[in-house]
Amino acid sequence: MQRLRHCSVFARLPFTVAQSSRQLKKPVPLVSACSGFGSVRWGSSGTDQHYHNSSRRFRFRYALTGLIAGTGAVLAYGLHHSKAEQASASVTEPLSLPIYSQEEVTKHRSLENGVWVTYNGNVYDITEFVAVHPGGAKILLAAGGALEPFWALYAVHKQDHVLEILGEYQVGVLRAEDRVKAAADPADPYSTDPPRHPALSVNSQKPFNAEPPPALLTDSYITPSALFFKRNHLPVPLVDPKTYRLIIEGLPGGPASLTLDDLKSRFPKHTVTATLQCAGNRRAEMNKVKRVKGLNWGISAISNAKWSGARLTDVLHHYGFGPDVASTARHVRFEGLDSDVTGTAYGASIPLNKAVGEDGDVLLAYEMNGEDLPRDHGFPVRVVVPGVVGARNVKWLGRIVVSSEESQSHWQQNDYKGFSPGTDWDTVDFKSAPAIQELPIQSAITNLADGSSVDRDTEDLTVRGYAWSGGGREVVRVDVSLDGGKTWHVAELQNCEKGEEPAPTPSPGRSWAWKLWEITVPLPEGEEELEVVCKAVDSGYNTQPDSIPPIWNLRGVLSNAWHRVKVKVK
Ligand code: HEM
Ligand SMILES: Nc1nc2c(c(=O)[nH]1)N[C@H]1C(S)=C(S)[C@@H](COP(=O)(O)O)O[C@H]1N2
Ligand SMILES: [Mo]
Repeated sequence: MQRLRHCSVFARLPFTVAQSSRQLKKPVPLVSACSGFGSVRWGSSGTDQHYHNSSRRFRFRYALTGLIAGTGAVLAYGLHHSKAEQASASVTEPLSLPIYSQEEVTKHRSLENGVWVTYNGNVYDITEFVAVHPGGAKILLAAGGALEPFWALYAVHKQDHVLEILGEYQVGVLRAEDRVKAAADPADPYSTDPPRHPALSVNSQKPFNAEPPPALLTDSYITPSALFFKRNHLPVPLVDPKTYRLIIEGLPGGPASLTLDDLKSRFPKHTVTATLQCAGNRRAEMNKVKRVKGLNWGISAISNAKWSGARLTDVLHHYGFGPDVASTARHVRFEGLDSDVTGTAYGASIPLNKAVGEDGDVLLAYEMNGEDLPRDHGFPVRVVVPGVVGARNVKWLGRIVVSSEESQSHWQQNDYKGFSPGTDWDTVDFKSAPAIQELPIQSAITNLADGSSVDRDTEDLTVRGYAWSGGGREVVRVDVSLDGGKTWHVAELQNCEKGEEPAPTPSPGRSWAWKLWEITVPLPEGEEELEVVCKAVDSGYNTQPDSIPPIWNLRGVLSNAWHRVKVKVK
């Protein structure tokens, strides 16, 4: 009976999608709709406003759909309307459904224990739907929790027919008190941290450090801010934009103080698409070779965003930077408004020539992806230093100092440096190595997880990922191998959202953004296991080292060996 239920949903789906929106090019056969993850493409079934614009006008809409389609299937579909209405109904309306606590819902987060989700205060058991979900296994990311934050990212769900499907699976309503978030403990310095997206995989809760699941990372060229990796050393400071001041020191005429409005109104606004990568990205792989110290980052401590703000060089020149200062200054230091119990602020510096260079593109950014910077990413102002390690992109920027010396902060002097594989914690001398600035060439596979498996009957295997290099060096090629590096294929590169016009190539040395890449290759016959590998090449013909041991270092930074993923063929 259970099986019948979800099959009936799909028996009518092609009609609903195709005929109510009149956009499906060819009918979707039921077999393919049920054949597994990601295999169904229903196209972007756009909405015909006159009958898709309100989820509450069901009766009207059904009548209209019936007229357009004129099929029995659509009439049968109308029988489901009462459940569908519950999907969009508020729980304040009387319902004779059981009430569940969030705790109970959270217990159901696997196919074995059942997959439950909540939406608008209602509880759904979607276990039967998982295998036929057009968006594939991604649906499991919401298991045990709310759909809202995921549907906010995947607008394809903002259609009535999706709510109707969901309505089929309602099993109850969420307890009233669980619909309101529990109040935080005010004594906890992290109690005022902002809310975060539940899809993030958390490496440390306090301070908050998290990365998106690899499969979501390359779903879009510009990483949605909610999914952008987050790397905080301290609690997120609460900054009032009205009283915010940015102090600038080390220039003639003494310290300057700018308001947020000064920054926005006195200087032209520039937008730069730039990838940020933490020095510790892919540390987990290094950790497997030999223990290292640090957060166990996977392959997603890297993300790409559109940053807007004033150019640092414009601001420094406005406040008196010139040849006199340049004759003695060597560095520009940044201090955050986040500080530890001793009052020590996060700090870092970059070379002066990067800060004031015509082509440096360093921004005092107040927007990320067209909106105010989110609190986790430095609200109200952060410095964005394209091509340079994440650690120098100081968030919640409070002070800029033009100086003959580097930042003396712990993170500039005693961390974020690379060492020989032979150096250990007894012998390390942090003064002996330069602070990491530009990062080396990097790439990784995002759509295949190590240890996962592919169906033997699959004809073609698609491999997808990202590639990026520091210092503005453009990624010029990505090579992919299915046999551990014996034979290679060249992947297709993409510098914009899928389906959009490619972005113009930046001038040399100013390629700040990553490229996504993809390749589809015939699945080799007779193999039990594949070792899928990728490596990228940049405009300086730098490429990635083939293995980790020669680049292993005690802090687990600069982990950029060929990314290797073992996949079983079953
Ligand atoms: C019970 C919960 C869910 C239901 C009922 C559902 C239903 C659907 C439906 C009907 C479509 C096809 C829409 C169309 O093209 O008209 C779809 C597509 C999609 N869904 Fe979901 N979904 C759910 C949860 C999720 C979650 C949690 C995610 C992501 C984390 C997700 C990701 C996607 C993606 C990426 C697509 C587009 C697939 C493609 O075009 O290839 N879905 N979903
Ligand atoms: N003030 C401040 N700035 C900071 C940090 C911080 O903890 N405090 N972390 C740095 C590190 S190590 C990285 S990798 C990036 C991460 O930026 P994101 O959280 O916007 O991804 O911010 C950098 N800037
Ligand atoms: Mo970092």
